[in-house]
Parts: sequence; structure tokens; C-alpha cells
Amino acid sequence: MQQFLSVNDVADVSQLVEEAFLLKQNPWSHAHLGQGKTLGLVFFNPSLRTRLSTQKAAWHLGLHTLMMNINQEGWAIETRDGVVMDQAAGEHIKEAAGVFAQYCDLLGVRCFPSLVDREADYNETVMKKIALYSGRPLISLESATVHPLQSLADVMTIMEKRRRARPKVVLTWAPQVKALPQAVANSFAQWVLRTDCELVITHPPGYELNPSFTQGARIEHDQDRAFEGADFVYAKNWSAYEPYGAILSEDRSWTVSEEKMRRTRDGYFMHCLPVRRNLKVTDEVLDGPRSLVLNQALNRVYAAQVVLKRMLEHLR
Ligand code: AN0
Ligand code: CP
Repeated sequence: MQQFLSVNDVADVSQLVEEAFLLKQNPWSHAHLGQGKTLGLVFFNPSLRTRLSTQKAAWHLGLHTLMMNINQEGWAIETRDGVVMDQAAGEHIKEAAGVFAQYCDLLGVRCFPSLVDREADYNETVMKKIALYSGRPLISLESATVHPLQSLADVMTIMEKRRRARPKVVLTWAPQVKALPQAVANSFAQWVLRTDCELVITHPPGYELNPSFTQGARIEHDQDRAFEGADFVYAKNWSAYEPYGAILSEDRSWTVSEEKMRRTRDGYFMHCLPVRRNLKVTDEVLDGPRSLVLNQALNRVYAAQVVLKRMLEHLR
């Protein structure tokens, strides 16, 4: 594997999941694979799980990590080409990426969307520039449009907990108070559609995701109907794709509650975290026995580890 920017970099999702489970059973099986190599982790945005799980995965493989919160600890970065840099930005992405490459063999980058310029976001302009100017194998730690390490961990969690060959998975929009990216939802849909699951996406009208990620899923605007017989309910908020970045609804009747979960087939609750309690999901559901949020968080380690392993094998 030379890069991990989306599910399109994975030839066989179930093989990758199986390999991740082997690492979960025996995390130190490849403890020397990364010896002498450095993984750079660059965060343009906050993170708890991604930064910790990826560092832990690297440690299991004997990789050294360098981490930078570039927006807080670095010079303000210019990402546009050909501009006169007489404003706030003191360093161009071209030099910054080139410098990362001097110190690191592999790079991981988190870079959220602007939610203003849809074309630039959906072209993954910043990720592509870092890949180009660093020339290093690049892992997405959540980009403008997708969060593949999260989705891999989510698919692992579904595979571990499913009780039938083709489970019904429901991705439900849930209320929020600020505009969030579409990345987790796009990516979850894209990955689940590469597995043997039925996928239903439910959201208030107007929250349609970019169809290139959801082709093959059933869209259902009635949340109660969507939940009928579900094996897994995955809650996430996202802002509108059209008009881009807009909050069209704050309808609290979409909060996932016990009452709604009773419509499922004793279904599990999933969320990538961080989650706002009693806004997206009630305490009862999140603290209840069907909540898988910590299982998902644990699987983030082995999702990162299998990707790092494959990239290191390619480097050798
Ligand atoms: C981010 C998002 O929705 O993309 C990160 C989730 C892993 N969430 C927030 O900003 C709350
Ligand atoms: N789920 C997830 O990616 O969490 P962080 O934003 O805390 O890394």
C-alpha cells in the first residue's frame, strides 16, 4: 500500500479487516518492522482518538513518531499557489511538506474542510499538495471528505458484532449546534457499501450526501421507519452538501433515544466520537449495553496498525 487516502486505496476490504484482527490478537507480531523509520503526524485540527491510536499502532510496529499540531505550534500555513504572502501566513505548504519529508519516511495528515469552498474541499486540495510536495507515502487522519481509518475501525466493529451474514446498518443524521464535515458519513457509507451489509441512510430532507459516496444505499427520510429491524445504528451529524456547509435543521426529535432504539432488532449503537451527550444521543443509549463506541475506539489502534504495516512492507 503506497497511500491510504480512502477506501479506493484498498483492493480487498475483508482481507484488510482480517489482517487487522490478526494484529489485534497479537499486537507485537511485527514489533521490528518499523525499526529505524519515522512516522510524521501532522494535525491541522484537534484530535483525541486519532492521535493516540495512531501513535500506539506505530509503537506496536517499532516506528518512531513525530507529531505536530501545525495550526498551534507552527507558522501559519499558506495553501494557495502563486499568492503574494503579505498576509498572516508565514510559511507555504510547499516548503512545510518538503521539510516533513526530510525527517519522516511516512506521513499522516488531518485536514478538515473549509466548508466554504466546496470545490477545493472535494478536490482534497491540501492533502494532494502535501502528497505531491512531500513525495512520502501519506495516510489520511481525516481529510476534507473522508475519514478512512475511522471507517475501517467501524467496519471491524460491525464484523465483530454482527449476528447475521448481511446485517442491516443504518447511518442516521443527528442534531448538532455547529456545522460539521460530511467526511465521517461519506466515508462510513463508502466502506460499508464495500462489505456485505444492507445500508440505509436517514436524514432530514436537504442533507443528501454527495451521491458518489452513497450509491447503493437506500435513503429514507423517516427516521423511525429507517430504524425498523436495524442491527446497527450509526449516528453522525453533518452539514449540508447543498447549500454547502449549511445547517438546515437542528431538529432535536432526531436525537437517538431508547425509544427509537426499540424499533431496531436489539440493535447496537455506534458513533465515532467525540459526541455531544443528549444532543446526538441520550445518556441512556450511550451508557447502555448496546453501545459500541469504546469498541470502535479500541479498533482504531488496529485499523491504523494494519495500514502502517502494509505501508512499511511496501517501503522495504
Ligand atoms: C469531526 C467531524 O465531524 O468530522 C471529527 C470526527 C472524528 N467532529 C467534530 O468536529 C465534532
Ligand atoms: N473519531 C476520531 O477521529 O476522533 P478524534 O477526532 O478525537 O481523533
